[in-house]
Amino acid sequence: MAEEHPPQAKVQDLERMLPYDRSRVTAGIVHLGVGAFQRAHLATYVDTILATDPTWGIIGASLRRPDTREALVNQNFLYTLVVRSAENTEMRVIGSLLDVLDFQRQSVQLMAAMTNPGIRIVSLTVTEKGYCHNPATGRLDAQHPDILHDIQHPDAPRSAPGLIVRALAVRKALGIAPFTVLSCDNLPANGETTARVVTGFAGLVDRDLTRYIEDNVSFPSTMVDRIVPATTDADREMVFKQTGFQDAWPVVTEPFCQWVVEDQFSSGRPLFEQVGVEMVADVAPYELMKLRMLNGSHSTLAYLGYLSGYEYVSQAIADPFLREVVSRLMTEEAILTLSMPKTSLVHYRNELLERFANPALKHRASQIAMDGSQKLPQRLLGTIRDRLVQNQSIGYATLGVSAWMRYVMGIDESGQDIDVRDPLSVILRQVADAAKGEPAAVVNGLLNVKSIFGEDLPHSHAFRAMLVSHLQSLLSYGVKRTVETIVKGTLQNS
Ligand code: CS2
Repeated sequence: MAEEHPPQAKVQDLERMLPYDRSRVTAGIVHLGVGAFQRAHLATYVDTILATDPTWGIIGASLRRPDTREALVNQNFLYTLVVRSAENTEMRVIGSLLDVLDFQRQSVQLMAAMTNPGIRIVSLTVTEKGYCHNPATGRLDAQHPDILHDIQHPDAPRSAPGLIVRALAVRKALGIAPFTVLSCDNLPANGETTARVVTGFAGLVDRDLTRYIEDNVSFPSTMVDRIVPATTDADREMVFKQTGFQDAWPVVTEPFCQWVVEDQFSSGRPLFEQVGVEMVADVAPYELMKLRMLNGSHSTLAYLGYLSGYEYVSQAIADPFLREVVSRLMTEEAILTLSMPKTSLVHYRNELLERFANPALKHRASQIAMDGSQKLPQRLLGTIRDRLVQNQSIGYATLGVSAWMRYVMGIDESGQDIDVRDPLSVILRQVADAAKGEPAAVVNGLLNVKSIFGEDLPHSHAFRAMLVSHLQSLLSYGVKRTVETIVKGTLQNS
């Protein structure tokens, strides 16, 4: 007998499930980079706010791909938030996304939205590579192809910095107050970094505007935290079976959700504090904690786990030796570089180890492994730099970096190609191939990629020697045996 599921739900039925009248909602936010994370994080906080303040609806824009719009346009941009833990699954319809523009086809509509006086916040989740910056320095990469394009076509930009500068220039010319620029990406001091790349670009196309931006536009930093794996067809089938809603793109996430925001908004903001957002004067301690503990562990697990043959994070963390590596990375290295109270850091570590183990989340190691050249600086290299200054051990963070080096060599332990997704993938592979598999040559070549390792780390003999030692072992004995010997203490790791 065919499995029963509720009758096909219509979009109108779903809108009636919302705790507010969606027809009264107006746009107050434009969001650049609509992805699963934004829909499971910022959009859910805003959805709750709409019940008391309907002026904060979101117009999203996909800058690179049409698929989010194509998926959601036929369901009026409604979607299902699926919150999963080992114990249960909860679903909720989210209505805060009023539109998703496909920038490649709707650039005029996006600029019209960004220059609409009702828009008081432009938020971003464009991923680390979307800032067109040098990850080692945090400064604008003026040679980035999109920046070179936007310098030539400042009135038809395609980069996030270019779009923001253009919209602010038009608003200034029309006498419209500027919006606040709210980065929600995993970058250190993401507000300052965004301000730096935006004013950096403005300085290349309109010097008067640069001063205006510096004096009038807020760029609060934020710390965002929620684990959101890529949606699968099995997720879609589960939503349909349980709700009758043929949701083209639900988002699946964990119960944990955290947002810490610097309270600096030049044109007003939603009452975020009423929906669990932590509004603070200084986000930096929270941000470093999250980037170095969660994201540093995530990347280390992703590379070591993938190379060990684990598909999901929950499988990798179930390996006692890999679990011990990330526990020690946090306890013996990352935590000792952070300023938050030790008790809260230990609690956060223990919570992270449980979050990584969530069996209901199919979080692929390969998803986290993407864009390592843009992620390593803030996730592992910051810890290493601070530890080197203190002349303290760097073995576990360096193991994560050496595992990334092993990964970008592009061939796994069974001789299969690794699909290395990274803006620098061509350069990384060229370096690795030129090294002909010789560990020291691989390390020397990759350390020379200044946009990742900067000018200082290549001069650290301790770091270089540790990288060579780890990579030699990974190549000679394989990941599992290397990790086991490090954990058991029979391999030098400090
Ligand atoms: C992950 C992050 O894909 C990745 O790089 O490490 O997306 C991580 O899931 C989030 O930062 C968790 O808040």
